Amino acid sequence: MSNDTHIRSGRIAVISGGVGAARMLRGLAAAVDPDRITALVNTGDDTVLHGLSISPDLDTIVYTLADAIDPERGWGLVDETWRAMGALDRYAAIRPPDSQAAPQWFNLGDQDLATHFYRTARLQEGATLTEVTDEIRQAWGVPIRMLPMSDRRRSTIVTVTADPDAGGEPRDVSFQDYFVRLRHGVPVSAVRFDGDAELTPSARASILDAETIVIAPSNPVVSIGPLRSLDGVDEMLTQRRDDVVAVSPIIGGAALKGPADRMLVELGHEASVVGVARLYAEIASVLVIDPVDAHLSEAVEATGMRCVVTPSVMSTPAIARRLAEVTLESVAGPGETVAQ
Ligand code: FO1
Repeated sequence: MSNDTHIRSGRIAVISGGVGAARMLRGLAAAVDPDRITALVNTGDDTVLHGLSISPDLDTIVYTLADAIDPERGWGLVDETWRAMGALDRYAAIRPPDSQAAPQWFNLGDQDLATHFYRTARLQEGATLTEVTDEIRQAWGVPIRMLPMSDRRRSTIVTVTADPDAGGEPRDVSFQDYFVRLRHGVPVSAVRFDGDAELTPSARASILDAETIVIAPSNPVVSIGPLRSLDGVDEMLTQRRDDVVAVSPIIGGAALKGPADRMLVELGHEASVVGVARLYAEIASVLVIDPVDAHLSEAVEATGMRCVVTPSVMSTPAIARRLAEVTLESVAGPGETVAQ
């Protein structure tokens, strides 16, 4: 790191979704002591299939920080095999028409299954998701702290205007139904969050104790939205607004991965850094955007956020690290030094 940077030395809380957050966290862990970092992770995507408790965003972050993620897909393990999924064919052939058994639309790799076996068994033994997540993190040697946003259920429910598997009728579906079964290819008219979840005490403390709070470049509606929907979170962030910096997941009007751009438009927002700024202006004081959007800096600042421009497409670890450094510098005053 160059000597003229100004990065604070305290704890960093990172409000995180899946792929974009995982890459940002890898950059942050390279830029500062990983002990300082806590990822607060979306669990609105979590699902139960084959009786297994699956937490995609938690696993994407673990596998990315363990350098075990499949780099093409951005989820699941590299060098994965799919024999168990293939073996489900036998049962799909005899499954009664009203049964949901042996679903094959959601791909669980042979090695990935071990993570879901472990999580499911530990939850059934009475462990909390917070405890199990820490165990899985340790098993993979992930050096940052990871906290699910809640130990209770808060599920993202997407209203699709037409579900081809339900006669083309509008329907409320789970997030994974929308994202994987429907390949996020159908228009969305609403998103809501279901369940009685509360922010865990440790997740709450991680926000209160953090010197800097980063909102990762994740989908503002379905990845950051679930955490913001929990009681008191927006109020806490608003109070800490000067210490909160968001990184835009929209670059040049498009999401690098996933349906964030289309979804923003379908839900009445703008698919641009300005649209992102409007969603975050109350809770964050800085928005980090890519140079491709530099011409929109003034419009971002008109929302009340400070705008910082730096390469944000994390195509290499070096770019992710630099993005992390610039993000942290953006909330540190010139008098504040001490890096790493
Ligand atoms: N995404 C897909 O597009 N297709 C899949 O079959 C799929 C399986 C899957 C299994 C485990 C896991 O942790 C993630 C998986 N994902 C899959 C990704 C997941 O749907 C998304 O990453 C998130 O939920 C969105 O952030």
